[in-house]
Amino acid sequence: PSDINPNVVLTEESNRLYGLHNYVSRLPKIQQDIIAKETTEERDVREERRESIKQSFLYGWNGYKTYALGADELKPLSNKSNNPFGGLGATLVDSIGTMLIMELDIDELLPLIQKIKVKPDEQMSVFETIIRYLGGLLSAFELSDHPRKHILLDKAEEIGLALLPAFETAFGLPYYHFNPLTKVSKTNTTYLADAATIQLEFITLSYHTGNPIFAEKAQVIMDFIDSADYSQGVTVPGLYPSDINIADGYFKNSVISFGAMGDSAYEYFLKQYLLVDGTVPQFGRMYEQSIDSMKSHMLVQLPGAKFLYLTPYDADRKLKTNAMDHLTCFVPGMLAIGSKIFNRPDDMKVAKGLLETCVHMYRSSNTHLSPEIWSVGKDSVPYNAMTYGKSEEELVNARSWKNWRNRHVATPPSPPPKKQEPIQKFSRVLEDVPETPDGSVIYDTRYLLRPETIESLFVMYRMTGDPVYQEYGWLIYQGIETYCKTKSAYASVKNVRLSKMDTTSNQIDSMETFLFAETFKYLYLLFSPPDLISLDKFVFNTEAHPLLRRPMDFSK
Ligand code: DMJ
Repeated sequence: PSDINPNVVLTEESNRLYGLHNYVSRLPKIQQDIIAKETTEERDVREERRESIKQSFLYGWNGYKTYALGADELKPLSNKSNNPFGGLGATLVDSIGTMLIMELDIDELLPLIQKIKVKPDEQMSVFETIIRYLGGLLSAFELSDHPRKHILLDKAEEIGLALLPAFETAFGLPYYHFNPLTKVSKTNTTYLADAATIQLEFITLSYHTGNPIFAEKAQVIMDFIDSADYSQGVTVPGLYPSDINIADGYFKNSVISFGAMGDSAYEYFLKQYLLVDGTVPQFGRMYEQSIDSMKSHMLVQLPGAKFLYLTPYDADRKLKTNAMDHLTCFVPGMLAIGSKIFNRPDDMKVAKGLLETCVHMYRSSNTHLSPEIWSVGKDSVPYNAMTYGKSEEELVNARSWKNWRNRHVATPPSPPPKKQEPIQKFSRVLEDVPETPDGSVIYDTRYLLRPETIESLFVMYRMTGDPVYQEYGWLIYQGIETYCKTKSAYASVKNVRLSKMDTTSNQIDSMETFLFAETFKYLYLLFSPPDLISLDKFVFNTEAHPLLRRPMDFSK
């Protein structure tokens, strides 16, 4: 591994949950220095809430431990096991990092990790294996000070090595599904997110093992995407259709998405730039290009409203689809961080507008849970930074000749106002729930315990210090407690609009591992002191596993 600045010797021993203590990023600072001052009372409430979230995590964990320990998932209604990720114990691995952050003991789990057989004779998702297992193990390795924490890294390396044959393809793009034992895959089609959500984990694995092969595989994919052109089906710079044929390197359809199938590819353009402390300009360039194109081709606004929507875009037909999915709600957090790193203030406004929509989907449903997919309000128009938030009437008025003359000609110019630091007025009191825009309907009524909106609330809170984001998070947490809790753990919900029916009959017998890795972790951190897993020291992989930021360059 090459720490590119030989003068920076990063000590690994510093307090693990607070990052490498002598690492100060050369990129702009992400977090707000002073998070809103709290009174003792506010502090007590925050700590109480934090403790409740920890107890909820433990409640779900104990259900898994009792009925399904070692399996991928617990089915929270029937108390049976479910193994969609090769049966390597996905919930176990996905939970360890959260336990470390919550200062829970992982001692008894290490022998279980050691025993994991990494090559089941079945088709496994390369993407899920990387984000859940590799991400989980590497993050836990970096966060832990356990004397036997090497077990975590050893297992990560074993998994990494077992996956390597999946990258032996014409362009180095990994198979979508792959049998690590027989090394066979049944399909040549993969998806943008599946192909390009590898870099944080593979770069970190190379860093710790000293074996550059993983980072090299990750870089080949970045170069492939970076150089993809019109002849391969890329028609808008920085926006990549979601289906890829890995045999001929062609982007097969023309639908671009920041939700399902596309999401984390764009997330990783930005995050790998942060991970390596900006040492590889290519990553930053790719991120900015994608965001510029997204804003000009995909984003829509509603006249007079704060809501912004981001839906898939068919680049060939030049058509936006009408459905926004919950997965897209990670975008506000990403844009907010990117706005700071690359000094793009308008991206912060867009982040807030999109978050407005995501939060609204929770607040406007009577369970305080968000549906999985909803439609854009009617009357939507392409995003325009000049007109965003203004009603038709305001716009007509603003353009009237009389108003313009009154403001600019008739009135003598007044001296420029003295520059004053804006006074930040924060309030914990939530405004009334705005009206749901005309024509907006719910296409998929389920809540699947997903984290994205909470993730964006967490990022926004850390970046602005505005406690309103905590209040939104608390509302969502209460929805989860009320409608998802089962006798043994937490379940997904069938219909977020039904609060009156018997809770159990509105539940689905499924508890995805990201409840433990992401949803509870982001909630817990939302109510934690801001230097715990600071965004200036860590970057979260797409499964919310924090990885240490440090200058390094494997791209050459
Ligand atoms: C997680 O597994 C990851 O965040 C992934 O990138 C997409 N979504 C799920 C959680 O919703």
